[in-house]
Amino acid sequence: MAKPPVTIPELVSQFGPTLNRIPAHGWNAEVEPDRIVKTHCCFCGQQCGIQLKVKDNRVIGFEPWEDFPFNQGRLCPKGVKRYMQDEHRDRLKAPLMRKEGTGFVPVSWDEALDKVAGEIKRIQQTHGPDSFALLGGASLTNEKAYLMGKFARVAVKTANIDYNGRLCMVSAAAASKKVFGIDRAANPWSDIPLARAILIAGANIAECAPITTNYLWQARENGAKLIVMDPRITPIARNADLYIPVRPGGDIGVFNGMLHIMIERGWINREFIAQHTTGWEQVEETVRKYTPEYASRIAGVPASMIVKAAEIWGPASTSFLLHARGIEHHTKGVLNCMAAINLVVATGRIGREGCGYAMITGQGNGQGGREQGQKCDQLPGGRDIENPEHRKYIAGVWGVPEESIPHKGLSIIPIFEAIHAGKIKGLLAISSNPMVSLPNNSYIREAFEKLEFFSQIDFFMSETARHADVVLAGSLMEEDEGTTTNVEGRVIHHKKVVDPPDDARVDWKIICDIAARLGQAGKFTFDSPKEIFDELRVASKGGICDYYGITWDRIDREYGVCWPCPSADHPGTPRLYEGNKFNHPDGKAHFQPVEWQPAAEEADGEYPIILTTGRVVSHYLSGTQTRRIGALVDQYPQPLCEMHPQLAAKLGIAEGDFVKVESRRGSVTVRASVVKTIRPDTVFVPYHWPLDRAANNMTVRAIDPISNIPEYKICAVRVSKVPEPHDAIAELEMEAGGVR
Ligand SMILES: Nc1nc2c(c(=O)[nH]1)N[C@H]1C(S)=C(S)[C@@H](COP(=O)(O)OP(=O)(O)OC[C@H]3O[C@@H](n4cnc5c(=O)[nH]c(N)nc54)[C@H](O)[C@@H]3O)O[C@H]1N2
Ligand SMILES: Nc1nc2c(c(=O)[nH]1)N[C@H]1C(S)=C(S)[C@@H](COP(=O)(O)OP(=O)(O)OC[C@H]3O[C@@H](n4cnc5c(=O)[nH]c(N)nc54)[C@H](O)[C@@H]3O)O[C@H]1N2
Ligand code: SF4
Ligand SMILES: [Mo]
Repeated sequence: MAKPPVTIPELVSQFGPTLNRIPAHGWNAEVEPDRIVKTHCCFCGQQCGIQLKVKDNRVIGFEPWEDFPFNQGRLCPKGVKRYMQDEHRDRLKAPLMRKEGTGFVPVSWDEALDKVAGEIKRIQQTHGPDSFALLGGASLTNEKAYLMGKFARVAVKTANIDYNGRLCMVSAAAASKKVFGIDRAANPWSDIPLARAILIAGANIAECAPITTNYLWQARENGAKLIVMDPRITPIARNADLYIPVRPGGDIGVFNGMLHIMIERGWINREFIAQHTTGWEQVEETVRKYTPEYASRIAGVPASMIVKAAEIWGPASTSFLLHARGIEHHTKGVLNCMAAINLVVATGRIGREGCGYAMITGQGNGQGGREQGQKCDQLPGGRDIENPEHRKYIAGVWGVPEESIPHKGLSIIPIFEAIHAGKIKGLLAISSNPMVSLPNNSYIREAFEKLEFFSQIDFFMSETARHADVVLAGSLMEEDEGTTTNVEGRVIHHKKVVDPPDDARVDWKIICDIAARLGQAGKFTFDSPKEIFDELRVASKGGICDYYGITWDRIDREYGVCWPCPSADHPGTPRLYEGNKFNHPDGKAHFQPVEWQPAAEEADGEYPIILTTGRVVSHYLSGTQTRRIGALVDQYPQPLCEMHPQLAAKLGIAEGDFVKVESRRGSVTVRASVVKTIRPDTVFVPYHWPLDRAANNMTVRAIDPISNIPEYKICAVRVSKVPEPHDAIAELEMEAGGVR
């Protein structure tokens, strides 16, 4: 089964963003829509309410949806422009198959689906059931996430399914499960304005969770003090009472140092600790050595800042702690999160109005995507695939023998390692773009070249889809119906706005059709996403993430319902842990002692600078969607390397110079952005671009041993000035309107 490898030069010549600047109705705001549909933004975990205007089965614009309580009509630039991807000329409108000599050609659905099912059978017959792997994603609706988990275990019968949320939420999830026994933001966002002290660690709120900014402004109006920990002065940090420019990987120094001082000054709630927690003694013992001076060396910030942080956080009457990937994308990501949570539990300020804790979910369904059973170790309802009771229950729902459900499989990075090792030979992926988003890109590309068969379900020819043998033209969010679960744990309803164009199909139908070809039609008889949701409700019943009492009607009436919601007459649970009841069998919160440890690859003499990676406001994830929307590209056309003027001066680099950023694994050549808003020992490159502009050329393929999240936030690089390259970059900049 040799397949012609897709080489990088070939990709470069094929790839070029063709930008949608003109909306389908040609800028004519006067066009009367046929319909206006209340739905939600397809992008981040805020899941803002939005109204889409439809004419002739095309989305022609939007209007704010002011009644939706979470965002009250507010939208960020991505939400405003999102609909402009719909009419993009790159939109896949039919299944494509790679043919000898001609490359991709459109084929019938029967031919495409027969090929996919045939290859799954062939590979599994030769190499065993687990030699075929699946990847899902957290941009999928709950219904599709559930379907992928069932499809893997019941139709493909492989243990090896994981999802791109493994790159995202899993450190926070693992930490919350250890401490609280449940994995969800503890509070509704309406608690944020009521908090008197707010600590934000590793979250670029204004660019990545833009609507949350408004909740913080309200808190500031109410007199809240704000602490921000980030190696960069992000927009929200400009408004902080205390900005802590922590060294990447140094957060445990700040958290444990703060707790040390809080113990010394009597700012912990000993009564709450005695009644509602376990494990405090070990935590107290561990933080004893984290004196301000010791903590300061780990954190890379003055000891006085850590003291000040404790002075704000410790005695506050109410408080809210928020974090995102800045502390989670580490080989110690779970430890970082647990150290943060210890600051919350030690004060007892949780489970009541204005007292809370939340990880900020990332992808549109970052929350629901991690509950419905598309993780390698999970069954629906947040159940454990190794727990005999849980297996038995789900086997009953699916109508299969318990023994037929595979056991725990490999998570996403080990899946790629198993491809390298020749153990996994085939892959079907949906809603993930590993060629841009996984660390150590060259290793990932080699894995794709080794696969005997690869198929991708997508609506654009992503960098990963280009490696496929069969590309299945799936659906955009607005072309299908379903639910997602927002950052607060609120289950909301995405309406079907338009039909998929031409011969493209809704994702769930594609998955059911493959299942049928694998001989499991009887288990995938769904006629609509609503039917999938109704099965999901039953599958989640009695699980940690219980959706049983949530119906689409209720969601529409109540502007969403927060899980757990075990019955139709249950109001849902916006705030967890009320009455100090935690989700472990003993009802207590379990403190976890945390020791700092170094990153997998620290800066050294050879590669002396720390690279950290992340996002900008106008692009989304691997950029397949936002790099096609002109207005968003204009806002940030190319990746830039942010560096401090001191570092720039040392390296002889000026604003706008081209620089080569190089790690032991690869490099990018991008322009320098010389800014005072970053630590002098650290550079930042956003990761939304592919190929020779991919931040993940440099990143390290090291993962957290508990959550298996990659260490995207630290690797060692060197940076040097290089001549302006004459290549795609300049051409792309011209296409982007000459805006740098
Ligand atoms: N515009 C936009 N918004 C998005 C997305 C997008 O792609 N674009 N993606 C969505 C998704 S999936 C996610 S996961 C979220 C991510 O949301 P965030 O986590 O807020 O975004 P990041 O840019 O990945 O990282 C946040 C910050 O972590 C800082 N940081 C780096 N290393 C460290 C460290 O060691 N400690 C601390 N304290 N901070 C550190 C970076 O400087 C950065 O400002 O955003 C969601 N929203
Ligand atoms: N260096 C570095 N790398 C990172 C990060 C970082 O901070 N730094 N962040 C990580 C994080 S937090 C995340 S979440 C990942 C994201 O990693 P990716 O998996 O790359 O996420 P997307 O860009 O959303 O890719 C999803 C693909 O699926 C398609 N798609 C989206 N929605 C749907 C759908 O509903 N149906 C179908 N059929 N297709 C769909 C899109 O067109 C796209 O091609 O990246 C990670 N990678
Ligand atoms: S904040 Fe997130 S959900 Fe809201 S409009 Fe922006 S991208 Fe969409
Ligand atoms: Mo994410």
